[in-house]
Amino acid sequence: MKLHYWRASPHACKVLAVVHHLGLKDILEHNPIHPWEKETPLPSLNPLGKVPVLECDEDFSPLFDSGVICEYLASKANDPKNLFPKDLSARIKALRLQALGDGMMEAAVLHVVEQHARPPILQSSDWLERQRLKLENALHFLENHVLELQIETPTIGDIAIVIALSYMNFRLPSYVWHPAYPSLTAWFEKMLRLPEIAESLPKEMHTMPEKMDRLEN
Ligand SMILES: N[C@@H](CCC(=O)N[C@@H](CS)C(=O)NCC(=O)O)C(=O)O
Repeated sequence: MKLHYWRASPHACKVLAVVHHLGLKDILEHNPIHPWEKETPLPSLNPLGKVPVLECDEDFSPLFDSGVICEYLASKANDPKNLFPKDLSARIKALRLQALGDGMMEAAVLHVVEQHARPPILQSSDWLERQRLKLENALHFLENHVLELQIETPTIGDIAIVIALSYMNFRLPSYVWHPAYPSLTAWFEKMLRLPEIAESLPKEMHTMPEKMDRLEN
């Protein structure tokens, strides 16, 4: 199996965390591709031109997006750790959390791109505020639903949320959310101690492609 990804992409990090969690690390080949780089095979693998993409030995390969890849990997491994719970209520809660985490990643990425990849004259403060509000509302929701969050047996939802929060810390360090959300912060700090999460946090790792003058996301 080959994972096309970028190490600073939160959606790709979610997949990496699931790979580590399921113990599939050693059977995965890694292929770093920056999604904004020109002339890559990415559009032929995913018409949306986004990472992550998984190539595997199945008739439905290549696979995108991150949610589909995670579900495939968990099913293939018989989901030994119940990342996608069987019980309906638990499953829908986990999928809803995953949707929230994915949306937070998207809002944070849009914020970062607007602020750092566009010339200041073209930046929209309304757009930045719209993304910030999504993050703020998501944090409120999580603080109020903190009892749904797990640590010992994390679901795909927990993994999506911890990676989304890590990405915010990584790329939006001036957005200090922790003091206003103490229960969420306590959960987050415990999750960061899990080896599969610690190994998969968004970070700068690969050399940027030549002639790339935009910020990686
Ligand atoms: N829904 C997708 C989102 C993936 C995504 O937004 N990837 C970003 C990097 S974090 C990307 O490749 N962006 C390139 C682009 O938008 O053209 C998933 O869950 O995989």
